[in-house]
Amino acid sequence: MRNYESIREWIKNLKKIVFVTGAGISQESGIPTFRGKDGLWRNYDAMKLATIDAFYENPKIVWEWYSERRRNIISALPNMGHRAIAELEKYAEVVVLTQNIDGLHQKSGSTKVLELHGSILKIKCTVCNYRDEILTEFTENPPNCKCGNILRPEVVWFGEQLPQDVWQEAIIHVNQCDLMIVAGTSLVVSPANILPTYAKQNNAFLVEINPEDTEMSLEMDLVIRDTSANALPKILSLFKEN
Ligand code: BJW
Ligand code: ZN
Repeated sequence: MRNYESIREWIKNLKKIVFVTGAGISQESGIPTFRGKDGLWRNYDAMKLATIDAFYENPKIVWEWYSERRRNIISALPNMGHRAIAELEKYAEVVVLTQNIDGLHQKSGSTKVLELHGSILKIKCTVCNYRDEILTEFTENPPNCKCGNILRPEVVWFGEQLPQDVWQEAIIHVNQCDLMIVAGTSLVVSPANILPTYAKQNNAFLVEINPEDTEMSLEMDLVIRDTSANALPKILSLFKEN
């Protein structure tokens, strides 16, 4: 049975660590995950709201869902899991590939974060090229762009492509990493869920941190059945002792 000790040898000559993170890593900061018991918002299936069709059919509901989540995210603090990842930069090159849109990795001090699914702190126009950060909450729901069309959160919905520059850069890091730590994601959403397979093809050591089984648990070199705020500080301490 492999345990934390199995990483100890592996980290001796380690150059690059890639994290693939999902909603579970922010759960201990008070941000609900998508699937499981948290997946409902006022009786709406959250996953049915995360599409462009849902937005055009009911822009007020979808915009309100994002406004409420944004308020919660802005007041949330990074937890011990985010902080441990940020501190690991003292010991190795660390790249965070996150599916989260909450900005908590950056808030905890991580300097290399690629947001695969965009950011709830940014908006873009549904028609023209206008994009901006959200500095104050809008009073209109949904707000209008200067061009007269509606604005939307700059996030990636189902059926939409990931930002291609971000995705290409993510693949380059994955192909270079010695260690990949997959934390707090169910790995059901593509294409992010292919990243561990790419890392494995490149002989990286794969670690999963998740209280539950995922689609890829059997492919992992080490599975830590714990929450990320418990497990990541323990991994950090292995680096400190090394
Ligand atoms: C803990 C913990 C703790 C709890 N510590 N762990 C059929 C039709 C149309 C499309 C498709 C189709 N079949 C496949 C597709 C492709 C689709 C897809 O994958 N769908 C699947 C659901 C089947 N993907 C896409 O459409 C993507 N684009 C794309 O593929 O483009 C090309 C294409 C186009 C058209 C057709 C086909 C291909 C885009 C995906 C965009 C996903 N967007 C969202 C919303 C973002 C904005 C927002 O936040 O509102 O991203 S959906 C949602 O899921 C969000 C998340 O980033 C993403 C992943 O979820 P995540 O992070 O894994 O969270 P959970 O809740 O699933 O899991 C949490 C985990 O944490 C659990 O395992 C817990 O156990 C664990 N946990 N507490 C550690 N304390
Ligand atoms: Zn516009």
